[in-house]
Formats: sequence, structure tokens, C-alpha cells
Amino acid sequence: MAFQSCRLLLAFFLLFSLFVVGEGQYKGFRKFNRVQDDSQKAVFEEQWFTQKLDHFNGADSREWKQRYFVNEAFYRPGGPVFLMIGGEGPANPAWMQNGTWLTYAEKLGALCLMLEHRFYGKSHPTVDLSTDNLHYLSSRQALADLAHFRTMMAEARGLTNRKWVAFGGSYPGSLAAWFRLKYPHLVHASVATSAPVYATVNFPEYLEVVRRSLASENAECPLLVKKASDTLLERLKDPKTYDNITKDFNLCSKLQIQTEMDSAYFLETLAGNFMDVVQYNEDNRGFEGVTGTNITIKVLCGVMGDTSLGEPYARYAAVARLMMDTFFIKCLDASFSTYLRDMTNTSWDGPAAGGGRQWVYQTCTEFGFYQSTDSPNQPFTGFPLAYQVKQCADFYNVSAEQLAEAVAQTNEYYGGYDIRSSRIVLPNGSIDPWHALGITQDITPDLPAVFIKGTAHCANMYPARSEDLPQLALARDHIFLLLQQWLKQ
Ligand SMILES: *[C@@H]1O[C@H](CO)[C@@H](O)[C@H](O)[C@H]1NC(C)=O
Ligand SMILES: *[C@@H]1O[C@H](CO)[C@@H](O)[C@H](O)[C@H]1NC(C)=O
Ligand SMILES: *[C@@H]1O[C@H](CO)[C@@H](O)[C@H](O)[C@H]1NC(C)=O
Ligand SMILES: *[C@@H]1O[C@H](CO)[C@@H](O)[C@H](O)[C@H]1NC(C)=O
Ligand SMILES: *[C@@H]1O[C@H](CO)[C@@H](O)[C@H](O)[C@H]1NC(C)=O
Ligand SMILES: CC(=O)N[C@H]1CO[C@H](CO)[C@@H](O)[C@@H]1O
Repeated sequence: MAFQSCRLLLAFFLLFSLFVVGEGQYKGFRKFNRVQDDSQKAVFEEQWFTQKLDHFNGADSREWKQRYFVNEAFYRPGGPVFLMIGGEGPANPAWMQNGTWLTYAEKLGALCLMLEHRFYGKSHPTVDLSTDNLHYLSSRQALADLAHFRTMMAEARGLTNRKWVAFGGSYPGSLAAWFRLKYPHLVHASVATSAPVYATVNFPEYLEVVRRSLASENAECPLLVKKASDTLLERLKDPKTYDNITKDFNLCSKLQIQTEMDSAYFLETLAGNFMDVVQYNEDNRGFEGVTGTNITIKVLCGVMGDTSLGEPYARYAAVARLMMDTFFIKCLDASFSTYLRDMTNTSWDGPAAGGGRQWVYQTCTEFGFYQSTDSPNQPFTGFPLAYQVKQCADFYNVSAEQLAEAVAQTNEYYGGYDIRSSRIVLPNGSIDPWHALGITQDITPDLPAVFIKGTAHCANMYPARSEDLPQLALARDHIFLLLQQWLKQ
């Protein structure tokens, strides 16, 4: 979870990015700044674990402190240990109090732990986020952190012979699967929710799923979005329209388009409104401190279909303003040069240190996942793969060749879709764009997929509520039965 558990992967961040948010938080990362990380700290105290900086060099003895949380309320002697894996943002202690994993813990008498991912939140292995220091940020180092934490905690608390179960959603869902895969002697089973296990530089399928998800609400909706974004693209070619665009989208300063990066960034930011809403549609995320959860696909498609607002372009602008109002954003900062400045700030106090600089580094050196407009079967325009790949060079001096090589190596190392393991359950939601990189069918009876029709990213991890779809409730029960059965093995 990106702990916030499942925020992850955001679509490629754009979105909220641009939004100037209060309190010096980042703008670019959708989820990264929406959550009040400290809201529950009184209840679950943060604790610190001494971790190695480099697990793959025995001659390097540098250490740092990694943050974790414990909930012992449900533990019964002899019970299992549940380990929630942190992801590309601060670990949110709200998960120590709410979430489906806790209802499982209660029934199974589990001790619950959550470990923050290195380089995110308060887990700072190095003095800053310089590119040299980011060399210690990788999923492999993160898995080794988990292995060392699991081993030392087990020793310290007498839990060595307990059965450990890993949980995670989104990128941490992949980590949960990979933890079991690479360290089977340390993890008995994993629940890998909405896990993109296949790395890919270009991920145009993401926007194809966004189109399908919008169309499932209303067949007209993606067509109207397409009309609007085509109109906008056309207007961007004529600087005389910039005053109007600036006003229509409530930009912080007059629109300036000097390079293709500028227009791509602006268009991606606006598309991000839709990507983000689709990804989290109707998820029960309120307990995390997330606001704006009432902005759903239905609401956005309602605005797009409202002829009283004018042509589709004007409705698209209305969606952008609705998002700004909802998240209390004064104006939209659509400038790529501001984004570039923020993303290259290497300070822990910098505007992208909430996760943006770190996560994009991981995409450039491990995963790709670039949600480009390269597919014809999607409604947005103007942010091709080349724009996203260029950011790797601009931010971290990583070339397109290096990126392609790194992504191939990730699949070589973890196996991509070809997972050879056991006792890993892989839930996915049909409207979540990330399912396109997830496991879509049972691999073996011991590596089952759980498909949840009509739900979004990580839906099964959030607390249950009465209005949940019946298939979502069934999926939660099904996962519980699997755990119950596996813990007897
Ligand atoms: C979260 O847990 C607290 C304490 O158990 C409970 O009072 C609250 O209703 C829960 N919230 C949700 C959204 O389930
Ligand atoms: C800007 O908007 C106004 C009002 O809608 C319109 O009359 C004008 O033609 C627009 N200007 C340009 C350059 O498109
Ligand atoms: C969403 O909820 C907020 C706060 O309760 C409210 O002000 C806003 O009007 C709601 N928006 C929609 C589209 O329902
Ligand atoms: C990085 O961000 C911090 C905090 O906003 C700021 O004080 C500092 O000047 C920035 N550094 C650079 C090089 O822009
Ligand atoms: C960028 O990378 C290239 C090749 O990997 C290297 O030769 C060059 O020195 C690097 N530039 C900077 C500014 O680090
Ligand atoms: C959308 C999607 O990929 N769904 C898959 C999730 O997993 C089930 C298997 O349980 C597949 O049947 C779905 O196609």
C-alpha cells in the first residue's frame, strides 16, 4: 500500500500534480498529498527498526532507521503474523485501525505489523534524494528490508515458528507476491491485491481501460472526452487562445507552451482527473483521511453529459474546476518547468519528496508503467511515450536504452506473469486500469486470481460497508477462506 495503501501507482502522476496544495506538499502526485499521514498517530505509535543501507554488499555496513507500526490487539498465542507492506508514499497508520486485513486478523488471532518502504514517508536511508543516493532505492532492496525485518522481529518476539502472511495493494501487492516468491522460507502466504507483476515501459492499455470504465457508465462519455481533448489540442496550436484556456482551466499563470513537454504535461494533468477517479472509483477510502471520494465516474460522466455547460471542451474545463474545488486547490499549475524544478529538488523537504521523485525514479529504473496516449482506443491526446521517457533523462540522467534494459531485467528477475510459487492470492478489480498488468486467471489452484467485477484499485482491502457490491463482499470472504485453509498447511 502505498500506504496509503493502495494509492500507488498512480497513474502516472500527473494529476493532482499540478495542483498547488497547501502545506508545502507536493503537487504532482496524486495520492501523495491527499492524506493526513499523522491523523491517527496517537493511537499507533511509530517504532523504528535498524536496517542496512545496502543488502547486497557485505562490505558496506552503513545503517538507517526504518519506521514500522504494530497492532497486538488481535494476537492470540500461536497465531499467525500479518505483515502489511508499505509502498510509494508514507505508511498510513490508519491501516493499523481499519481495513479488511484486520477483520481477518481478528478472526485468526494474528499479530499485525506494517513496515514503511525505504525512501518514503519518514524512512530516510540517506541524507537526501540525490540520484546517487537513489541508487539504494529498488524493489530488491525493499524485499531484503522485509526479509531482515521479518527475521529480526521474529527473533525478538519469539515468532520464528509462526506463519507469516504478507499483504499489499498495488506496487506493494507486487512486493507481497515477490516476497513469497523470493523468500518462501520467510513468508507462508501472500495476499497480493491489484498487483502489476509485469513491468513494461509503455502501458497504453491503462487509458484503454479508462475508456472502457467510462463507457460502462455511459457509452457517450468517452466520446465526449475525446471531443473535448481534441478541441483543446487544436486550440493549443494557436497562442491567441491561451488567455481563454488560462481562464477556462483556472491556471495559476498564463499558459505558455514552448516545447512539446509543456503541452504534454498540461494535457496529461487534465487527463489525470479522469484517470485518478477511475482508478479509485467508489473505493471506501475515507478512513485514510482521503477526501473527494464522492467524485466518481458517474459524477464526471454527468458533467461531461451536461449540455447546459456548453460544448464538450467547456464541460472538460468544468471537470477540472470541480476537482480543484473538491481538493481546495486555488489554481492549476500546468507548467512543466515548475514540475521539472520540483522533481529535481533532492531535499527531504522538497516539493516532490512525498514520493514523487522516488516513485518516478523507480519507474525509470525498474518498472516503466508509462500511461501514454499511444493507443488509438482511448479518448485522450497529447502525452506520448516519448514525453514520459524523456523525464527519466531530465530527472535522473537515465536514457531510453537504460530504461528498456532495466524493465527487461525486472521481468527476468521476478518472472513477470509467470509466477512459480504457491499460496499467493491475486485479487483484481475489473474497472481498475492496473488489472491489465496483473494476473487475470488462476495460475494454479495454489495461485488463484480473484476477479471482482465492477470494482476499482484495491477495493477488497478497504473496510467493508453495507453498500458494497455483493461480489466484493464475496471476494473478501473468499480470500479469508483461502487464508484459513493455507494457515492449516
Ligand atoms: C475504524 O476503526 C474504528 C475503531 O475500530 C471504528 O470506530 C471506525 O468506525 C472504523 N472506520 C471505518 C471506516 O470502518
Ligand atoms: C475567447 O473567449 C471569448 C468568450 O467565449 C470568445 O468570444 C473569443 O472569441 C475567444 N478568443 C479566442 C482567441 O478564441
Ligand atoms: C462531495 O462532498 C462534499 C463534502 O461533503 C460536498 O461539498 C460536495 O458537494 C460533494 N460533491 C459531489 C459532486 O457530490
Ligand atoms: C528544494 O525545496 C526546498 C523546500 O521547498 C527549498 O527550500 C529549496 O530551496 C529547494 N532547493 C532547490 C535547489 O530548489
Ligand atoms: C549521464 O549519464 C551518462 C552516461 O551514463 C554519463 O556519461 C554522464 O556523465 C551523466 N551525466 C551526469 C550529469 O551525471
Ligand atoms: C479484468 C481482469 O483482468 N479480470 C481477471 C481477474 O481474474 C479473473 C480470474 O479470477 C479473470 O477471469 C479475469 O479476467
